[in-house]
Amino acid sequence: MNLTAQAPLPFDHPVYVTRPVLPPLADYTRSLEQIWQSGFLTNGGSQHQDLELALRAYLQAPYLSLFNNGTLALLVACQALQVKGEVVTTPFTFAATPHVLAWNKATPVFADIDLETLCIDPASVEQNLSRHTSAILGVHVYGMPCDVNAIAAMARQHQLRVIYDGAHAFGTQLEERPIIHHGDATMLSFHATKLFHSAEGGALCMTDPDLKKQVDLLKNFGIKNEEEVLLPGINGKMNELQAALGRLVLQHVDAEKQRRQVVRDIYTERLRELLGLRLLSMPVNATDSHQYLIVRVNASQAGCSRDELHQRLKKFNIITRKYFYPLCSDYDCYKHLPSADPRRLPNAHRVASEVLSLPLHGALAKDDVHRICDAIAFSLSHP
Ligand code: T4K
Repeated sequence: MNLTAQAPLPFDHPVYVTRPVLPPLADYTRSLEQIWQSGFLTNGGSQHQDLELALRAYLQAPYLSLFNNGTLALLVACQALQVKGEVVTTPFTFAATPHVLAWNKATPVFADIDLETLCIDPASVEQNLSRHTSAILGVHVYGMPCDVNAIAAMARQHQLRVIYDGAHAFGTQLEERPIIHHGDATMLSFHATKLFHSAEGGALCMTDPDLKKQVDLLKNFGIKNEEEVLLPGINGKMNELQAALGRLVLQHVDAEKQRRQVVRDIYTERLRELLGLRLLSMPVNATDSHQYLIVRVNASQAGCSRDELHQRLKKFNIITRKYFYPLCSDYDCYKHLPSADPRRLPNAHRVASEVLSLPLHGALAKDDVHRICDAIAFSLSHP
């Protein structure tokens, strides 16, 4: 039983799970002046080129293509790698992951997740393979690395493509190697809610130069030159205003990570006192992407369910999120699939009922974090 007598004061403004890093406005104005002078607003101008080079260096990406959002990047990865038939993926993710498969006329086949990493469980992937499977689409959920070695071995054995949705895995390293080096392609999201962002945006990271060429064609309508269109491509291009913002935000990412680490340390210290709450932490061989701060609520020990805690914290103006509930396998558009049967996804169902995303961003003062922890402690025992 968790007992805390004093109710903290509610915040006088909503406290969100995240706030975007915003560089000084004067710096962005200067970038805009350069864009105005150039007269180039999109189609691979100098801001785009600068950001692509800077990100390749920062992320140690052999090849990288920028996109106007992460979803289109994933959609194009599936096209470029000719994903078809069935694709084994996780139900514990954001809607975009299975949707890109459906848009590519492939059927998502949901495999269960591992109870510790919360990523797709290779044993369940294996059970869900069929002669129609063309690829595995793993998600490094919250920046936790998938079991990339087991997935690679399975892909080699069955001649499957491997695509990673790394929307949360900006800068994640596994055994001192960038996570983006694994799989045929990894998508990164640069949405405003991400540690590194360009308001909207994304990238595909690859190790194969031919795939990079194909991806760049596909994201620009399949246009090779003025007279040749080679493929039915799409418009996935990042524009100059996005790229300029990204270029500036990148300069602030390391400092933001340090501020987020301070916030995380306070949560770790304070929440360990509370029965039934468990903070999700990275495996020792991986680095934290500082993207989400996830607590798992064990209702029988905590004395309050995840949903109750989520609701009660609103009274303190603390707006937590239930990422990722409901499971994608429970969406109206997928629940008819045989693989969406809840009996086949026990771990995913359990985890989706336990997880709560807490506020994590660099603008939170230490006192704010303590106040959030006080509110959590109080809420566990006070309806
Ligand atoms: N795969 C995965 C695994 C993903 O998580 C995502 C996106 C994708 C693929 C697709 O990537 P993109 O195509 O988006 O690049 C958000 C984001 O819109 C979405 O990008 C993200 N995942 C998903 C997990 O979260 P919402 O509906 O929760 O966003 P929203 O608007 O409620 O924002 C959350 C909080 O952030 C707000 O309460 C306040 C704060 N916020 C938000 C925005 C947009 C700000 O302070 N400023 C802002 O500009 O989906």
